[in-house]
Amino acid sequence: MRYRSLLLSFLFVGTLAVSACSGSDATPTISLASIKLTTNPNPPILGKIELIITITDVNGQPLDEAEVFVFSSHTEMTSMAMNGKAIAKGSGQYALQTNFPMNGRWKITVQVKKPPLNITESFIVDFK
Ligand SMILES: [Cu+2]
Repeated sequence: MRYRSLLLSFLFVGTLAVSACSGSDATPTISLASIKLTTNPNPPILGKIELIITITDVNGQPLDEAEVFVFSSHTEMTSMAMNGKAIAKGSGQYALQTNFPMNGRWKITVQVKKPPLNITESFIVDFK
């Protein structure tokens, strides 16, 4: 009797797991676009540098006509920051000429706005 109820509950859990799996397949993905960040030169150096942001939409197509903002902070120091707006280069690419004054780890947050799209993504970049 006890064995039978154990077996029944096991089967029930198994059924639940299967339905949860097929349910998650139908859920729409949360990420609306992908943001990639590279630097020129790469790997990044101190001084004059270009941040290159490549944005693609859900279908993998270049996302143009977006507003792209960059917020950077030196992770070891609270007061040091570098912010700017990237300029569209076409083909989903946006670039920001900037200058990082100190080496170490910088947290670079990229905000992409193209209503109703408004997403941010953060990157940790290590300046040698
Ligand atoms: Cu600093």
